[in-house]
Amino acid sequence: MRKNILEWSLMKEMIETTTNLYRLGWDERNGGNISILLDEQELSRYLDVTCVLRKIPIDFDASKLARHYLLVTGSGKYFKNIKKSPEESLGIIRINETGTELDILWGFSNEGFPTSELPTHLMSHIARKKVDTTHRVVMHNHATHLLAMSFTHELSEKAMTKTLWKMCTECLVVFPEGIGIIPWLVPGTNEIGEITAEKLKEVRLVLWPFHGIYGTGKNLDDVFGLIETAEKAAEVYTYVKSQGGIMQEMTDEQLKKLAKQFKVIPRKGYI
Ligand code: 2HA
Ligand code: ZN
Repeated sequence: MRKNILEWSLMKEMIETTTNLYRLGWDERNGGNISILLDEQELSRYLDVTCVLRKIPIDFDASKLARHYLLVTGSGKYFKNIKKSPEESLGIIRINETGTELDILWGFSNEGFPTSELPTHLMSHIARKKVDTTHRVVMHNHATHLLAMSFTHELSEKAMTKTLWKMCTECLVVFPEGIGIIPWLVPGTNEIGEITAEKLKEVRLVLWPFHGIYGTGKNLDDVFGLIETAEKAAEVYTYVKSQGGIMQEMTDEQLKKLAKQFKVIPRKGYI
C-alpha cells in the first residue's frame, strides 16, 4: 500500500518553506521557484514511478540528469496558494534516459507546467552536483533587500561579498566563498541558466541584478538559511545607509580571525 504523498515529510517541508517565503515577501505573485532532487526509493513509497501523466520536451542537453527525479514549483503558480492547492502548484518530474524530455509523474494538475526557470534549475543542479555530493536543492526568489542592493551597490562580486560579510559577523562563516553576480539577462532562458550554472561552480549564492537571488544547498533549511543570512545582511546594509552610512566596521584582519576561529576558508584574494 502506497502512502499519501502529501504526508511525505519532504512535501510538508516544501509547503511549509514556500509558505514562509511568501510571508517574508520574497515571492510575490508567481515570483520565485524551487526544485529538489529526490531519492527514487524514497519517492516510490509514495508514488508509482512507472505511471507517466504527461511528457514535455527539454530544449537543452539535460543528459547529466537522466533518470533523476525532482519536486518542482509550477509555472505561473503563486507561493501564496501552495498550501491550499499543492497538487496544482507543485509537480514531480523525471528527466528521461537521453535528457531530452521530462515525464510528469505527479502534480501540475489543470495542465500546468514546471517553473519557467527550469533550464536554470537543471543546469544549476548539474553544476552543483559536480562540486558537492550532498547537493539537492535550488531556490530562487526576489529577496527584497538583496534585490534593492543591486541598484545601490557596486556590482562587483568582491565588493558585494565584502559588504555583506561586514554587515553581520555570521556572514563570512555562512558563505565564505562569497556571492556570485551575473549581468542582467532575460529570465527563463537557457542563457541565464548557463551563466548562473557557471557561477555555481564556485559559489552557492548568485545575485541576478534587478531581479532576485539564486541559492543552492543540501536541503531546504540549508538553502533557506543561506539566502536568509545574505538577505539579513542586505537589510542591515539598508538600515546602515539610511542611518547616514558607515561610521565604523569590521576590519579585514577581524574577518581573518573569524575565519580562523570557525575554520572556514574565505574566497581567495578577498581579504
Ligand atoms: O517564476 O521568479 O524568475 C517566476 C520568476 C521568474
Ligand atoms: Zn524571479
